[in-house]
Amino acid sequence: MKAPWSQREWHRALVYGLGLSGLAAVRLLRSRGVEVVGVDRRAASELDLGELASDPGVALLLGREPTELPGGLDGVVVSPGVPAERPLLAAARQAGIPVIAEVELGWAFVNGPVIGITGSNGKSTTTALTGALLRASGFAVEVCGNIGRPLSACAEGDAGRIFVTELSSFQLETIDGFHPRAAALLNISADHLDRHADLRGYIAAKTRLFDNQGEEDIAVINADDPLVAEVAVSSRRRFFSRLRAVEDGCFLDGDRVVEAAPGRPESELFRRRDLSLSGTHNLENAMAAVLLARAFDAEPAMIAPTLGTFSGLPHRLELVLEQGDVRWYDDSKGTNVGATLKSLEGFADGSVHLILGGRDKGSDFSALASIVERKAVRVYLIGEAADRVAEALTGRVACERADDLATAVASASARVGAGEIVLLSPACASFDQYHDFHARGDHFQDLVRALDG
Ligand code: UMA
Ligand code: ADP
Repeated sequence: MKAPWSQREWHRALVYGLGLSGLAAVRLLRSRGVEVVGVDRRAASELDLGELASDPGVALLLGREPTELPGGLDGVVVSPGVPAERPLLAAARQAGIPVIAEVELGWAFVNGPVIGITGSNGKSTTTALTGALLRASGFAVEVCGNIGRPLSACAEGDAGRIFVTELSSFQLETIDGFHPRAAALLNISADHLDRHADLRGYIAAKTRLFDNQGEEDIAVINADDPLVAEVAVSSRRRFFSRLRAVEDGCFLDGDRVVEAAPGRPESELFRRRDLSLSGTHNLENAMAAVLLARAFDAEPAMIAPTLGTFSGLPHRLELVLEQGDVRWYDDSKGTNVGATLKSLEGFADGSVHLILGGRDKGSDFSALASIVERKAVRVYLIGEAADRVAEALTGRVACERADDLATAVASASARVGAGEIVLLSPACASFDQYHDFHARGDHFQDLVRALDG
């Protein structure tokens, strides 16, 4: 048994936040006979409590966030969306009660090796791709974490599975013993600066992923990203690069992606054209995924066919509609400036009707100004961040306040011309108007498909 269970048996725990992560944590704790106090600022009617609502081992404090700690707690499990400085969490720490992330709890119970994947962008794509590569090599795999399936929900099950886990900075902030056999840091650009004190705090949370690794583990590192390449780890560093040869890892050599390892001859892993996903960012994601899968000796022969059939995840530059030569794309998962920049890079200059805005995360939208000026015909602003985005783009491109997606889609539909595209890549979180980026993307797709009716 792994920490915290090996150190002290838990009899009573508090689970803070009862969304996907919290509910999975409560169920896991209950399955081990632990009494739970569940806390959420939302009311029971807004939560999906199921059988837990009538479980005598679960006490619920709902509709507000208490500041006083209930008695007799052995530990607190915190959901990623709950900021570390909430009074209840501060009180727990002060009382010497461990406060752990939901992924830390899940990690303590999973019965197989864990792969961890983090970065500002590309996490979900790389996580799904790593899972696909390992499955193609015959491994039993759970694809989980921030991608939408909490690690705690995968703990029960047969031994011998590999847990391919996407990790956000929110989750990594409160890990402790979490120890991935192989871990990747894909890239770092500013994100979530409403939650972390500054960029350093955000990077510090991300690099915690490597803290518990030892010499026998693998760290997959982006050699082309200066903020990532210098990260110090105790494990074996395997680099990926589009720009230069590396001694241990893989790199692009013409059209070929080549694997290099000390004392071994170089060998081809795949060709760039094997990849069904487009964009240099997806080449980087693929290189990282292949190195992670190679940490488990995934079959080189399975790599090219798997990359060729992997068609990407919903809401990541997803083509929704082609009307004549006008195309509509859903990139609702473009939730920060770095992601929107990458998405815009793939389109022709002066061709994009761009929908931007949502919940501001303390981003520097001025970093978008020059690429938006080059690529966009017009920008449609939605959500809480509209004013700040407009300020950053003033004088660079025609901007219009649409406020919501329905208005933006109607207006873009009236204005888009032959050969142009409409792109939702908001560079912001969705939580001001939607439950999450899925709901925002689904709504956009419904609105766009209705245009075709
Ligand atoms: N809550 C409180 N007090 C607070 C904050 C939240 O009571 O101060 C309650 C809310 O009322 C809600 C619950 O906590 O009932 C929500 O918890 P949560 O925000 O941690 O959300 P989960 O449903 O547990 O989903 C989380 C991730 N969400 C966030 O990190 C915000 C999901 O990632 C993830 O898929 C899921 O765990 C499973 O691991 C989403 C996300 O937006 C996709 N992630 C961010 C990103 O990718 O940029 C980090
Ligand atoms: P995440 O899970 O980190 O949010 P996703 O794989 O869901 O990443 O991709 C979200 C968006 O981020 C994509 O639509 C794309 O615009 C951008 N993106 C994906 N991979 C990368 C990358 N390696 N570098 C920069 N941007 C990327």
